Amino acid sequence: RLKLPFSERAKLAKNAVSQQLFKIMASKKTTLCVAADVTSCTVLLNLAEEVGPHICLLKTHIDVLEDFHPNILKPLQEIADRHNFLLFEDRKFADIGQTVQLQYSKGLYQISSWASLVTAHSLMGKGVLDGLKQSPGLTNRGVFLLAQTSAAESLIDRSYVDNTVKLARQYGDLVTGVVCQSVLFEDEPGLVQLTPGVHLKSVGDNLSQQYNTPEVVVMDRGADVAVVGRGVTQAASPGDEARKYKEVLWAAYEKRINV
Ligand code: UP6
Repeated sequence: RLKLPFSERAKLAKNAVSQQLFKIMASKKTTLCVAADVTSCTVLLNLAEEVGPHICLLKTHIDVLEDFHPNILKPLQEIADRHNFLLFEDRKFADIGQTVQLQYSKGLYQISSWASLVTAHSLMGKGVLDGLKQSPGLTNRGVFLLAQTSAAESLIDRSYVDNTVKLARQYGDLVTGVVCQSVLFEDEPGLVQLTPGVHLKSVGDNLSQQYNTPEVVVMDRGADVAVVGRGVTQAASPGDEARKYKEVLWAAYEKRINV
């Protein structure tokens, strides 16, 4: 996986969104996912517009918007289509399959109607993935399973990590990839490694977040897609900062496939 170019891996992906994502990464030359953790719809739309040319994914926590209204979804989708990136709701589903299915497709946010990608915890086992998979009317949807976290002193142990990767392999048609901090599935080029906890300058925050630099996550820790939140959103110009992250991440990816 680590040495294969994204254009090749697109052909090996079993999940439709993974194929789409690999193609976007290869054509836009970006592995950057911006975590748009902002609390106003206007700020979210402006941020999406600014960073749009430099990202492959826009990751949302849609429930932190204080003025959420379903009207935001159409312009958000329009920006995503125009700049060729995918919408990714970091919902971290973690309930029984039936409840997850309701949380995915119903309620205020109707996540399945607009998010190509979502995250899920593997804690409850296969029911979560069955619930997501059997949600009505879905085409072109994918899931990132969370195997490891960037948080210091998380309770996740080695067997949880191994069993999560096993589940991801079993559900290859639904699972786009794995959220993790180290190389866990080198022999599975169709799966995408998504790694949060990335910052050019900071080493962490005061709430247990831990950061690595773009070079370290791509070269040493195997990241395909890097998630950057505050590193971009708190910069004076998020658009310029996103371009900077895109460029260092892409240089590290090229170095990885060429050495
Ligand atoms: N995230 C992590 N670590 C994980 C999983 N997810 O930080 O293990 C998410 C957070 C946040 C983003 O929910 O949206 O990635 C990181 O933001 P930051 O770059 O501002 O720390």
